[in-house]
Amino acid sequence: MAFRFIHTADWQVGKPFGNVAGDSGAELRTQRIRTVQRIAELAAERQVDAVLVAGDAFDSNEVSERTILRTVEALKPFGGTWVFLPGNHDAALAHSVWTRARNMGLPPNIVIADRPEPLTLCDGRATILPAPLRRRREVTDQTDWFDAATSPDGSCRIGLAHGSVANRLPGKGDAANEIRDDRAERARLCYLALGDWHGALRIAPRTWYAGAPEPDRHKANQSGHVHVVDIDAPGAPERIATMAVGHYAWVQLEIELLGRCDKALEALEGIAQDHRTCVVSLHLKGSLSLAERHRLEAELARWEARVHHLEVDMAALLDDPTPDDLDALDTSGFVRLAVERLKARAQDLADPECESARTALRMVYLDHLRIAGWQGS
Ligand SMILES: [Mn+2]
Repeated sequence: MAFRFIHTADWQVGKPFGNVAGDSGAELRTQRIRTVQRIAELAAERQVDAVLVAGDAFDSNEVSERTILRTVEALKPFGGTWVFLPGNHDAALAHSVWTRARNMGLPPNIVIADRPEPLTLCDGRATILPAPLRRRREVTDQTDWFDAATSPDGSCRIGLAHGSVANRLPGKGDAANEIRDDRAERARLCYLALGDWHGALRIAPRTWYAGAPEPDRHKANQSGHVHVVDIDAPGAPERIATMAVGHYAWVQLEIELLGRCDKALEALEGIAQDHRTCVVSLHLKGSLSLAERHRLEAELARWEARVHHLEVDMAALLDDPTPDDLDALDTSGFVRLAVERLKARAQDLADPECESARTALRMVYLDHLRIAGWQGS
């Protein structure tokens, strides 16, 4: 008996994106619901039997009623079964986003898997074994009960869980919500659908993370997808189609500059995606002349309008004033004398005030350019 479903997780609808101000932040919030609608449309196109959401559909249990309503509306293009598992962000507490959604009245095709008991779907073709989180951090493996769970003969057993697979995830010291890495085998699962890790990843035999369908952070980890999964029969190997559904590209650039700023500008120009959908984090290090820093700042102001959002870290980018920079300072009298003294100190690495002198020179230089600009030269 075959079963086809979409595996997705970590929508985190309602995520505030507090560090992205204004329209750009609002658009990131709105897009998360649009991406849910895209998943519903894909489910209808691919004629799946069900959509399994492996936790953290909502960013928190406190999301607004409007957010809950808009999300439920976005599910409409797919009239088949949706199974929602509570994760750590939307844990099934006594009062949760799920109890609120139920009180608002949900259509019958939306199933909230907030109890650890088997769900039989499609006349027994599939049995879903859910491991809901009932608090943010569970101490024991919530999938333990899968091993002894019963299911009808010939039914595809599919596990649904949220957390970290023991010993398998890179750079994850957090042992909360740990899941055994041999669970799929022990519990005779056709597929273990996981959430919490935001990238698409096969982490153990028949054990997958689908990743977040809409990227939400600067980490190169393959988010922006859902899995369309075919199980041809119990025991048959899973067939996975990884489908891109994300809208925004979160791009991280780390550039070292040596004197000139062109490399940073070329990197921005070279981003392969539509620039309007890019959320860019630009880390700059190395050094620039004062004239080049001035040019860089003007160019970055232009880039801020071209990309969806631009965040620049220049803490590791040092000033290296050239003789030309300093000659450009059109000064006379005692100001000239002060600049000459700052120059001498800025070039003397043994001088304890060397760094302060560089900072002061840079301020003099940039103010000088701005004043020259304002005067309409
Ligand atoms: Mn999570």
